[in-house]
Amino acid sequence: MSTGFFDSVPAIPHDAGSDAPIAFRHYDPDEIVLGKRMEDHLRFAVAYWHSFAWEGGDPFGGQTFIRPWHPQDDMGRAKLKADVAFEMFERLGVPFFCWHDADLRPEQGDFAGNLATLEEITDYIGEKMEASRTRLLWGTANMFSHRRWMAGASTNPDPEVFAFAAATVKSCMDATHKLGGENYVLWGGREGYETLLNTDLGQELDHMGRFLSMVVEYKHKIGFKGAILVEPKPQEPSKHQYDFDVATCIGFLRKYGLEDEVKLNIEQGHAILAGHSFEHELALAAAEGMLGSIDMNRNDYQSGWDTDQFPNNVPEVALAYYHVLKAGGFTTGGTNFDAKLRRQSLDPEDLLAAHVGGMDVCARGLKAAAAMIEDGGLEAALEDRYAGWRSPEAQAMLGSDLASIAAKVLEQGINPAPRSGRQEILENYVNRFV
Ligand code: XUL
Ligand code: CO
Repeated sequence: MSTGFFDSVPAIPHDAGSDAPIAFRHYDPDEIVLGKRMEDHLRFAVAYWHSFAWEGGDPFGGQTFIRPWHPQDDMGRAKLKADVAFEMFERLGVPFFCWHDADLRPEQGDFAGNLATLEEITDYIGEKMEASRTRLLWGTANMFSHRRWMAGASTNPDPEVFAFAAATVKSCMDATHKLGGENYVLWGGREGYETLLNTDLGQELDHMGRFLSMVVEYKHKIGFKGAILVEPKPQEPSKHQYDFDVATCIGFLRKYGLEDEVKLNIEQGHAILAGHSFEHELALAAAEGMLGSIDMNRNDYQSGWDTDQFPNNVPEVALAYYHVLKAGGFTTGGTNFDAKLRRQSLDPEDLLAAHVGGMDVCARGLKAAAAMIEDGGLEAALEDRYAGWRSPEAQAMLGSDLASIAAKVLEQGINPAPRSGRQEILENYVNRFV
């Protein structure tokens, strides 16, 4: 039985020439791109929190959305919210969704209550999944909204908060496993500090490392086959977050011996906040074998805070998927829309339009990326730029030492002639595909 929430919106056509306000013009799940269905490349997921739990508030104003599942303090309404969510998954034809525990169930104020309601709502969602083709990309614990987490979860100075966090993550891993999730994510919004004046940074990092090791140990204990992913972000809500960016996370994982157990969930907006580009973060993770999944969105380049807008910049998205494809594509990961409506976008149709538009932008980006891979122009340019390193002498130098190399430079009068980096030519090349 339909909830009626989306009744005012007609079915969404797949029609490249459509004039309808909401239509898929580029995303065709069955279109073959580089030998694989587009749906299997992109592996789209809807984020439960932005679409169904967030009520439209910002730091200067409260709720703008009025939904039939508000207020979100009741299990009956939590189930109605799940019913609407699954209706949206079906309308969009998305293969995946993602959640935090706190998005699904009302907060009970203590662990036993939160556990009981999480089990009840995830049983309910499990039944809905049996009647649906939408699967779980990942689950995670919200350890940043409730006041108990204000000074951190695993990095909290109070060991009782560490304990509450361990119990919470266990319950969320169990729920993710029960629902067949393909990954488990940890994003530490409060794992950081407001001021170093009250923070023992070294101790907090050690606690976070030990906590993540416990997560990995528990994954193996319960036989969870999915990937454990951490999500870098430099700041917001904390002034400084320990999982600052991809490079910082990789250093952290290596320090605690977790580099073979944990990969990264990389978000566009977080890359921008860290002063990087999205493709920088993706390329670095790929180079280190740690590219797990992506949170697709778009950060406003002026605002300096996390705006979580739906993507609409095809050239940027194309370069992102270029690195994903070059790394072999997603395995357990996918494209999660960690994106929310603008708070004036009140209507059910806005929710659908946002996702359809985002899916179309990603489809265009993927097709452009695939075309660049097939054409091979960027790869050939790289080959050419590094060609000198293919010679046996150049390779031998890597096994040599400074003094021997210096002697050779003198003896042979080596005096390198600079070559063009051809950046504009390559930018023009990319422009032919996007
Ligand atoms: C916050 C953020 C989170 C994580 C999951 O900026 O990106 O939604 O993706 O906790
Ligand atoms: Co995210």
